[in-house]
Order: sequence, then C-alpha cells, then structure tokens
Amino acid sequence: MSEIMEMIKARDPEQREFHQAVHEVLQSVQPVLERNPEYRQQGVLERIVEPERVITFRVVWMDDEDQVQVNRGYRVEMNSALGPYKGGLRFHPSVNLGIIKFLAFEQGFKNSLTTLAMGGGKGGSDFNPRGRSDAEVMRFCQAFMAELQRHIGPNTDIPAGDIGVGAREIGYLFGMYKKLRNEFTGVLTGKSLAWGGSLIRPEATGYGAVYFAAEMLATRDQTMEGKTCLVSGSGNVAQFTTEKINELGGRVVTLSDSTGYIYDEQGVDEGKLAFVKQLKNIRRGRISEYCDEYPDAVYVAVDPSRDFNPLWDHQAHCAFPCATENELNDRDAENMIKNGVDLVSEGANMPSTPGAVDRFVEHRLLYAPGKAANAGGVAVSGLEMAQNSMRLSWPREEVDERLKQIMKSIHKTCLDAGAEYGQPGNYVAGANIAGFVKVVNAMLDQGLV
Ligand code: NDP
Ligand code: 2IT
Repeated sequence: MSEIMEMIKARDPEQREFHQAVHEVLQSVQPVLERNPEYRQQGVLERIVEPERVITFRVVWMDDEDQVQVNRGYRVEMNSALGPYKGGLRFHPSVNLGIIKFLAFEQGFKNSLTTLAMGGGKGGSDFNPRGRSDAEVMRFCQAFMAELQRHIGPNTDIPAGDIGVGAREIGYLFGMYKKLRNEFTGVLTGKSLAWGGSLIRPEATGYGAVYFAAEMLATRDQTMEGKTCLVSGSGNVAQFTTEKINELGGRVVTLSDSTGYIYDEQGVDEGKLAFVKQLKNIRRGRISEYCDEYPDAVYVAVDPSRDFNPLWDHQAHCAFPCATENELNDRDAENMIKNGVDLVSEGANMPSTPGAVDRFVEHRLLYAPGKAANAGGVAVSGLEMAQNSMRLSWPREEVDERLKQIMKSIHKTCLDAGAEYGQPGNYVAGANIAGFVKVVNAMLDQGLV
C-alpha cells in the first residue's frame, strides 16, 4: 500500500484530496488484498488509481461587460469496468484536477454499490457562478459543452449536477449538446421533468442519506422520530435532507453556506424550508438572510481559516454534513461526540477529514461515508437513464420505492462486507471493500485494457 501511495504522490504531488481518497480505500481493502493475491499479481491497484482518460480544456466566453473570460474545463473518465462513465459536474472556483480525480475515484466505488451498471467519472470547471447573471451562466455552459460534447454520449459518459450545477445549468448544457449533435438523448441526468428528467432525482441524494440513516438507526432499534439534527450546506443535498428528516419526525437546527451558518432552536420546518429553497435556488441569496425572515434564529459567520466550526458544536443526536469535502475535522468530531451525536450520514463527498473519521470509528458511532450514504443521487440518475432508454417515465412512488430499496441494499452490502472481513458495524470498511471488490472483479474479467 505504501508503494502505491508513494507512486501517486510522486506522480502528482499537489493532488492532496486525491491522495486522501485513495489512502482511505487502500487502508480498508488491505484484508481483501491479503485474501486475494491475484489482485496484486494483476496490478489492480496500479490500474485503479490511474484514470482511463483525463480531458482538460479551455472554456472561453464573454461576460456581461463584454470582457473575455477564460476558465478551465475537466472531465475525468476514471473507470468503465461496470458501465459507461457516470458522475456529476462541479462549477466552483476551488475546482482543480486533484479535486475532480478524488471525486471520480470515489464515484466509481459509489456507483458500484448502487447495484446499477455505471462506471465512475466526474468533471467540472473553476468557473464561479456566484454573482453571475443567467445570461452569463448560459454562455459559460454553452462554451463548456462546445468542447465536452465530443467526449460524452448516452452510452459513453453521462454527466449530471454537483456543486454549482443544478437544474438551470443542466438545461443550458443539454440545449447546447442537442444543438451541436442533433440528438435528443439521455446524455445528462438531472434534466427537468418535461424533457426527460426523472421524478425524485432532485430529492434523491438528500432523501437517500436520510433513508440510510434510518437503516443505521434500525440496527439499534431506533427511528428518526424526535431526533435533533445538524445539517451543513443549504444547497440541493442539504435541502432535501432537511425535507426528509422533517417527514420522518426529526428536527433540523442548522444550515450553512461557505460564509457561515444559522442555528434555529425551533427547527427548520416545512414553511421555513420553502423559504430556504426560494432564497437559494431562485433568488440565489445567502443563508444569513434566513435570520431577517426568522429573527428567533441566529446567524454565526465562520472564518474559513478556523480550526473548528461552531456549527458542529451544538447538542444533537444526528449530523448530516451536506456542503463539501473536509468541512468537518477531528476537533469538530470531538465536539460532536461530546454533544451527544451518535449518527453521522454524509450527504457530501468526503466531508470528514481522516482524523474525524478515526474519531467516529473509535467511538463506534453509526457513521456512513459519502460513497454509501449519498449514493441515492447517482442511483436515481441511473433510474433516469433507464427511463430514457425505455422512453417512458415512472410515477413518483415507484422511483421513491426503488430509491428506498437501493439504500437498504447498500446498507446491507456494507454491513455484510464489514462483517466478512472482521469489522462488524464499520460502514467505512464495508463500503470500501464491497465497492472495490465488484469493480476489481469486473476489471479482471475484462483483461488488460
Ligand atoms: P449545491 O451547489 O446545491 O450546494 C452546495 C452547498 O455547499 C452550498 O450551501 C455552498 O455554499 C456550500 N459550500 C460549497 N463549497 C463550500 C465550502 N468550500 N465551504 C463551505 N460550504 C461550501 O451543491 P450540492 O448540494 O449538490 O452538493 C453538496 C455536496 O453533496 C457536495 O459535496 C457534492 O459533491 C455532494 N453530492 C451531491 C450530489 C447531487 O446529486 N447534487 C450527489 C452526491 C453528493 P455557498 O453557496 O457559499 O457556496
Ligand atoms: O457525487 C455524486 O454522486 C453526484 N454529484 C451525482 C452524480 C450523478 O451522476 O447523478
């Protein structure tokens, strides 16, 4: 394992998030490698950490002041052993190749857990949508797709949303793909309902993270009823996590964005959540405005250079980090444990630092890593692809029921794999082992390609 880590660090020394993601998986799968020496003989580790294809490109567009803007575009096609490359697009100024590679690496194992036939991929750009007009976002999306279109297709690579890419961006991207290729196909997921989208796709990641939490609680004969929950983020995943927690009788007391968080002792109920959806999705405002509408809540600005985040320092039973990678460190984890949190279900990808993960595992929390807990989003993307292929759409109840069954199945798969390798109740080991074994066996079947 240490040789592989040294190799990837030597090759790409600056890709810290990618190193972090690989290290976690390699650590978990150590017992699998010991039991299956052919994996090492066949060089699976060397192969699995190297993307099948990396595409980077220039994106040139004109802003509203007639200034030329140049951004970088990426698509990492990581692994196609289980199906066409599948994974979201992220538009955020922090995007770089290391971040896209970490996300694509995680995506491959997550997609493997869903039971659907999807390989791993991820893409995006360092474009910052904040403060940009609709027209600017449209021109950027069109310029981005002008290049991306030659690399993707409904049986090749199917992008979707992630941070900064929601229904609006998917619409502009789809429109440009259709125009350039003269094809109306399911090449993107997360489309609007009227033109090929699936019911429940917008809700799926958040709902899935709460279904997974409910499954974990059931192993201790508990339910979400009456549980106080900390949620971070206020975007797509945070909103629908909050919605499902409310439906199951829990209470969400925090939401955040990259500048700070709100604490609402009374809970973010259905009406307040409708306000947040309007604020974030339509007006594109800041979470601090929540307190102008609901003065009983408090807003706390959070300095990004802080060594802990006060959001995680409140009394609660459950935590759902739904913002971004490494948003929760070892000190935050200690605060959470001290405050009574005994369940963590990750809506975001890799939101907990390695030190935080160690604390959760040591203290035997019900801790679900993102690749298991947030797999509902890509799972319903897979169901959107299935519906597109059949040219029909399933009713809401049917998609929701399939999502529930998939989350149940992922939960069981993680528990079974953990137990098989001597780590009962460890969802990190279980998710990494189960996700890895399926991908690797498919790679072995398909030879050296
Ligand atoms: P959105 O763009 O809808 O929302 C992102 C939220 O996270 C915003 O509240 C944003 O605040 C906050 N955020 C972004 N960057 C930072 C940062 N550096 N520090 C603190 N807060 C930050 O994205 P999603 O809800 O779709 O994605 C959230 C997470 O869930 C990501 O980790 C994503 O990879 C993951 N995910 C998403 C899926 C999906 O289907 N959409 C599926 C599976 C995982 P601000 O407005 O200030 O930027
Ligand atoms: O991280 C993720 O799983 C996503 N952003 C969703 C990917 C998808 O293809 O729906």
